[in-house]
Amino acid sequence: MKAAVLRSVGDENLELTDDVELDAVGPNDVEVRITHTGICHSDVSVMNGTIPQEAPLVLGHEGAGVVTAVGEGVTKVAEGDHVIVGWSPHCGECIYCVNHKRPNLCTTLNFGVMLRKKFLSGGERLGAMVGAGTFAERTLLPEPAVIKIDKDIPLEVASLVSCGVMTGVGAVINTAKVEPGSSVIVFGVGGVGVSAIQGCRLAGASAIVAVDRNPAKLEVAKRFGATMSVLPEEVRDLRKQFNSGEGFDYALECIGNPKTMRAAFSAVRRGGTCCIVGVGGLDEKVEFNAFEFFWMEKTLVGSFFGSCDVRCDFHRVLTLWRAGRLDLEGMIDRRLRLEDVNEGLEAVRAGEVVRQVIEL
Ligand code: PAD
Ligand code: ZN
Repeated sequence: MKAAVLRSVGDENLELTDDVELDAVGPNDVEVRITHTGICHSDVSVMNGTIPQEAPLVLGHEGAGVVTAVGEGVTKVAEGDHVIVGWSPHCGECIYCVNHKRPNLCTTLNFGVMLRKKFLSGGERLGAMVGAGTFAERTLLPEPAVIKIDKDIPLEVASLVSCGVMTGVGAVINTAKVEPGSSVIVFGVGGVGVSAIQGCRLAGASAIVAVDRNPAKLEVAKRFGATMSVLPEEVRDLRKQFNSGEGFDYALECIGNPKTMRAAFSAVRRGGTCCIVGVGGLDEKVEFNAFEFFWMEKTLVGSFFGSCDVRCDFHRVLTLWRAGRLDLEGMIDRRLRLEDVNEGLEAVRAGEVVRQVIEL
């Protein structure tokens, strides 16, 4: 089958190959024919090493498709079901799943079954990005990593929910818990940032300010509910228009850059909340002085996969989409073939797009 393979971390391009084989379906496995997969900035981040994972691997983690086979012990899905891929599956038994009710933070399957090298190409075994590997015609996932959806939902819409949409909407609703009437600043107008903007609109924010260095994105942000949009250099002055000059109630960083993480923290008022959604490198540092935490009493919170529980939150997002409260089709600005994946990755690096979906 066809797949797009990252040969080595640091490579600019993926290798397109059609000789990839997938392991046989084992106990608790679900084989999925990927029909649609979005390109997320995290794909680029695995390529350049910002998100560490050993190559060679099949890239891609934001996907949806149709179940083609299930292994022994699988009860929740069957052949023919339409599913969304969940790249951070819960084991249902660890302290995060049970004691803390935080299934998104469970790593049992991520560091276990998801990391197996399930693909084979030219006699070499290949891993899968965060265990998903959706830039392939078929992949193999543990049962908790697939969520069944209604068949009338277009699979290209469903594929976006798999990462960017759930991450952005979830960061606002589940992590930052934005309150009605509040003022929010969102850094980054990519797939995650646009989803955060839409999440703010759902949460009833009174002001939603979008920030992006690409001027073309400022108009895009308004289409999805931003009440204002500005370039990064305009943030410092704009901040003075909120809370009598004190700043925003909430900031969401959806870029993954230490400078904008710091700018997001600075943009919120005393007692406000700064939520970091973007993923930076292990060696990149964000500076805080040792006084400001006391004096400003701000909350600084990370957000992993929108603090979601895929079992209910994927459906919550799709219910909002059905009700016309979330525009998911409008986020797709390009549809590509797998053969065009390198062009798609380049457009993400250039910050040109909200989301591109590969049709397999
Ligand atoms: P994207 O590349 O589609 O969008 C990023 C946007 O930021 C683009 O519009 C850029 O123009 C803009 N931008 C880049 N640098 C700057 C800058 N210095 N100042 C202002 N604007 C800038 O990315 P995405 O939306 O796919 O992902 C955004 C981040 O979220 C990225 O770091 C990704 O890895 C992360 C992510 N986190 C999770 C999670 O669980 N926390 C999940 C998925 C993605
Ligand atoms: Zn992603």
